[in-house]
Amino acid sequence: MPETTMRATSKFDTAELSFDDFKKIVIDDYRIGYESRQASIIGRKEVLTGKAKFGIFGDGKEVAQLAMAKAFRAGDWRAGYYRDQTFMFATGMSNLKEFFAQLYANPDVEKDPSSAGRQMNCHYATRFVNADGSWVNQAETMNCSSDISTTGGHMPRLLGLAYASKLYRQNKELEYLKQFSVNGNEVAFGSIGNGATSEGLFFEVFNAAGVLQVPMAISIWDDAYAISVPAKLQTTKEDISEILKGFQRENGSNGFEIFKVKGWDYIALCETYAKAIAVCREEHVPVLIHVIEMTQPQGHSTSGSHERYKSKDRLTWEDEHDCLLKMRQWMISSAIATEEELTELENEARKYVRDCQREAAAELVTIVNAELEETATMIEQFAETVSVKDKLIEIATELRKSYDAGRKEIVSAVRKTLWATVKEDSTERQMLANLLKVEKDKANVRYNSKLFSDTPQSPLYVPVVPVSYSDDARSINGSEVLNACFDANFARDKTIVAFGEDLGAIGDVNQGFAGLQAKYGDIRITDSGIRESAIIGQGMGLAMRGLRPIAEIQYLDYLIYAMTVISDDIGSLSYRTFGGQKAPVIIRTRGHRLEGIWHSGSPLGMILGSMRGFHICVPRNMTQAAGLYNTLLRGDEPALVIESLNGYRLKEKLPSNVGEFTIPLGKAEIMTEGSDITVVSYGSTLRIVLEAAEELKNMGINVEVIDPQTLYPFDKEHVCSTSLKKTNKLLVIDEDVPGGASAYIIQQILEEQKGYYSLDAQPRTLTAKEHRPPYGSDGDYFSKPSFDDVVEAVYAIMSEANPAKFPAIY
Ligand SMILES: Cc1ncc(C[n+]2csc(CCOP(=O)(O)OP(=O)(O)O)c2C)c(N)n1
Ligand SMILES: [Mg+2]
Repeated sequence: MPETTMRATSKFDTAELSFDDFKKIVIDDYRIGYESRQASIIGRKEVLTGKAKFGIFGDGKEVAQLAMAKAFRAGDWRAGYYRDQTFMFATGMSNLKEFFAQLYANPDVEKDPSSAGRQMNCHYATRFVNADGSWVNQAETMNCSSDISTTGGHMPRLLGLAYASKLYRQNKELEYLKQFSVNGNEVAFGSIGNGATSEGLFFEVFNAAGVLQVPMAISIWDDAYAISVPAKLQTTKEDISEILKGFQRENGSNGFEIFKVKGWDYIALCETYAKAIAVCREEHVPVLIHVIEMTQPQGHSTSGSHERYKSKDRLTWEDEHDCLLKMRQWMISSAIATEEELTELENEARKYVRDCQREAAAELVTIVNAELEETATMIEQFAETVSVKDKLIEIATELRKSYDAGRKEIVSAVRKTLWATVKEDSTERQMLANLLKVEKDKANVRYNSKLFSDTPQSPLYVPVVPVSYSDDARSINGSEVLNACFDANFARDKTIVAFGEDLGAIGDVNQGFAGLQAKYGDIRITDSGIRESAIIGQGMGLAMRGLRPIAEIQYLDYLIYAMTVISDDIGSLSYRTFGGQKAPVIIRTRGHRLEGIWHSGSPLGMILGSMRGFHICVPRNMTQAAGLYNTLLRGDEPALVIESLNGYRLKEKLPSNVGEFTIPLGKAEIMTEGSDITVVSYGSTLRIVLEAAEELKNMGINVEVIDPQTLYPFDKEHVCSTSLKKTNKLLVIDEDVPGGASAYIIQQILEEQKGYYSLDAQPRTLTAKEHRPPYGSDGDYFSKPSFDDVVEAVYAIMSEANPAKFPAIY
C-alpha cells in the first residue's frame, strides 16, 4: 500500500545550506514534479479508457509550481485554476490519492476533501469550516479557496483574499482575530492561464489591486495557447507582462512589481518567487510573475489532441522545453544527481503513483460493487416470487454485467424492478422499496446537499427579536432608519466592513451610510472604483477570511456586472465544497421603479435563477430592510438585500431597537386581511398594491395582501396557501418581466405549498412588460404595474368568478 503522507517541498531558507542539503531539496522537488507528471499521464489514460469522465492536468507547469510552493506559508491563500496540482502536492494541501479520488468522482468527503466528488479533477479546496459552522485556525493552515472552472472567474475572489490581509494589518481593532491573520502577513497567491488574461475580470482586478496595494501574487502560466487559440489571437503583442508594464510601480507610485521568468528554469524560478513574495508580503505590494515558455505535453485536456492545431515545430519545441526534462538535464550537468539515480527515482515514482491510483480506484469500486451485489441478489430473490420472473432476472443480469457500474445503475435497476412489479405486494418488494428510499436519501446527501452551509450559525436560526418603538418614536426618512441600523451594527461588531461606489465619503447615493465613515474610519467604510465584479470578489474574499462585508452595488441594474462572481463563485461555494468553505457576504443594492432603463430594473427572475445559494431579501421599506440586515449580520450565509429605490425619503418610525430587532428569513407577512382574493407582492410594488386594496374595498372587494419579504427562502410557514384556503383566488404582482419571478412565486404557492387545491379561479400574474422600463412617468405608467392596473386586475378576477356582482368594467 502506498503511503500518501505529505511530500511537501522544503525551503532553501536554512541559514547554512550545505551542497548535500541543497541536492536533497532539489531531488525531492524533482520527485514531486515527476510524480505529478505521472498523475497527469495516468489520469489521462483513465479517462481515455472510460474509467473517469474528464481530465484536465497540470503537466508542463510542474517546475514553476515547485518554486511557488517554496514561497507559500501557513496563513497564505491560493485562488487558482485547474493546472495547479503540483503546487497542491508540493505544499501538502493535497496528495495523489485525493487527486485520483476526485478524478473518479468519489463522493466521500474523506477521500476527496476538495469537493466530495462534485467537481472535475484538479479543482482544489482546503476545508476551513467545521461541522458546527466554526472556523479552523486559518493562520496556522495553508489555505486554498475553492477552484471554479470558468477562466478568470476566480480573480475577484483573489482580490478579496488579499484585501483581507490589508484590513487585518491596518485595522488594529482586529488584532484579537488571531485565527485569521497575523498582522496581515499573509499573501494571496493566484494563478491564471495566459489565455484567461483576456477576460475582463482579469483586467478589472489587476487595476483594483494596483490601487488598493494588497499582498496579491498573480502567476500567469503562459503556454502560448488557450486550447487551440494561439497568443497572437489572444494578447496584444503576444505578451501579457509587456502590455501590463504601465502598472509597474515607480518613484514611490502605487502599482505592481512585475517579473518575467522561464517556466523550465528551476533556479531562476526559485529566486524569482523568493524575491517577489518577499516584497509582496512585507510591503503589501501586488506582484505579477509572468512564467513563460511553458508547455502542455498532453495537450489541453482529455477532450481533444493538440496535434490538431499546433505545428510540428511547436510540438518539437515543446518536447525540448519540457520543464521536467530541462530540470533533469540541469541536475545532471550540475552534479546534483546522476542519470542512474534519476532513472531509479523515476521508476519508484511511477510505481508509487500507480499504487495510489489503484488504491483510490479500489476504494470506490469495492464499495459500489458490494452494493451492486447486494442489490442484484435482492432482485433475484424477489424474482422467484413473482410472475414476471424473467423480466427481473434480466434486470439483475444486466446490472451484474454493467461495466464500471455506479450507483446510478444500481438505483435504476431497483426502480425498474418496482415498475415491473407494480401490482405485487410482498415483503421482498417492500424491502426493495425501502432500499430505494435509503439510497435516494444517501444520494440526496451526496449530490443535492449543502447549497447553504446550513450550520447552527445559519441566519435561519438567528433568534427572533421583535421590533419595538418608544411612545415618542420619531418619524424620519427611511434612509435615516437604515443609517441608524448600520451605525448600531458597526458599533457592535468590529468585523463588519462596507464598501462600494460612493459609499464612503458621501455615505452612499441615498445616504444610508451618511456620516459613518467619519465615525468608523475609511478602512471600515470605503469608497470603491466602478468595478462591480471586483467589489463582490472583495466581499467574497473578506467573508472567507472571517470578516463581515457589506458589498454594495449602486443600483440593482448593475448587479449583472458582477453576476459571474455572484453566481459561479459565491453561490456555488458551499455546494461545491460540500460545506467545507463559506463566504457570508451581504450584497446591498437598491432597485425597482425609479427612472430610466438602467435605474428601474427589477430582474428578480434572473436573480432567482442564478443566485441559488443566496438568501434573496426584498424588503418593502427601510425598517424591514434593517430587520433583515440585523438577521443576516448575525448569521453566516450569503445574501442579497434589495432596498426600494423610491423609499428612502418616505417617513418611517425609528425603532428603539433598530440594530437589534431581527426579521426571520422566509417569514411572509399579511399586510391587510381580506376574504375575497389573495394578492402576493413585494418591494416597491407592494405600496401600490396596498393603496389599490383600499380602493377595492370601496368596490366591495376585500383583498388579502401578503408580503413574502424574502423570495429565497419563500414563505416557509405557507401563509400564502393558507390564505388561499379562505379566498380561493390568487394574483401575484411584481415588476419583473412576465414569467419572471412571478412564475417562481406561483410555483411555490401552487406546487410547493399545494395551493392549487384551493383555487376556484385561474391564478393570475400582473407584471411589468417584457422590455426595460422607459424613462419618465408616462413610461413608468405604461410599462410597470400601476395603481390602476392593480385595481383592474383584481376586479377582473372577481368579475370572472361572479359577473353578476362584478360586471366587466370594459
Ligand atoms: C468563462 C469561460 N470561458 C471559456 C471556457 C472554456 N475554456 C476552458 S479552458 C480554456 C482555455 C484557457 O486557456 P489558458 O487560460 O491559456 O489556460 P491553459 O488551459 O492554457 O493553461 C477555455 C477557453 C471556460 N472554462 N470559462
Ligand atoms: Mg494557456
